[in-house]
Amino acid sequence: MALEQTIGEVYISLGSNMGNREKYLIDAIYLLHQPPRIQIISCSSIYETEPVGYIEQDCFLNMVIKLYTHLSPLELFKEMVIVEEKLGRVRERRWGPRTIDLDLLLYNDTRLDIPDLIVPHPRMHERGFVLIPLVEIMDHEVDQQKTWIHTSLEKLHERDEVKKWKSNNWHKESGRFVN
Ligand code: GSY
Repeated sequence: MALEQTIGEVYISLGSNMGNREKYLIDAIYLLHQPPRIQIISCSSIYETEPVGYIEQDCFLNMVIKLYTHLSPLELFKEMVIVEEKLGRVRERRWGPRTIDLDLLLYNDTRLDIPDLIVPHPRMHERGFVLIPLVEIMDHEVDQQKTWIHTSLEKLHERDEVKKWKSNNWHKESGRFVN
């Protein structure tokens, strides 16, 4: 009898505010895309955003991607940390500048609270730089979770600080960005 494998439908937020910010985002996506274990399905536009938290730092480029995976949330999280490390992320200051930051936002309807990993991401509902790109690529059918996300976006004050910077065209069959 064949074992049934669960597929995780996952949304991840990416951010960079050091060096060649766009290249860090794109490199992170190519490093994460490892079919069939991790398959990137869609990528939002890239947004330029004012720093939140520690504000004495450069503007970020942010985006959100959707992927399918056979990995568990914790296995995927470990893969994300490996990608951050490959791209030179050094965790010096908690809210400080970074080459790349990957945050696991949603994993199906999973709720998880373990050391280092909380899903859904505990601050996503208050961050325009997460919600605006997320809603751009979210599926349109309305379920409990997605209603909650739309309501959070309506309540948000900082929309002006999130500006569309570049559109993206991810071709999921070839696993490449196309023009
Ligand atoms: O939590 C992600 C890192 N980060 C960001 C970010 O990605 N974008 C913006 N605009 N501000 C941020 N502050 C932190 S910390």
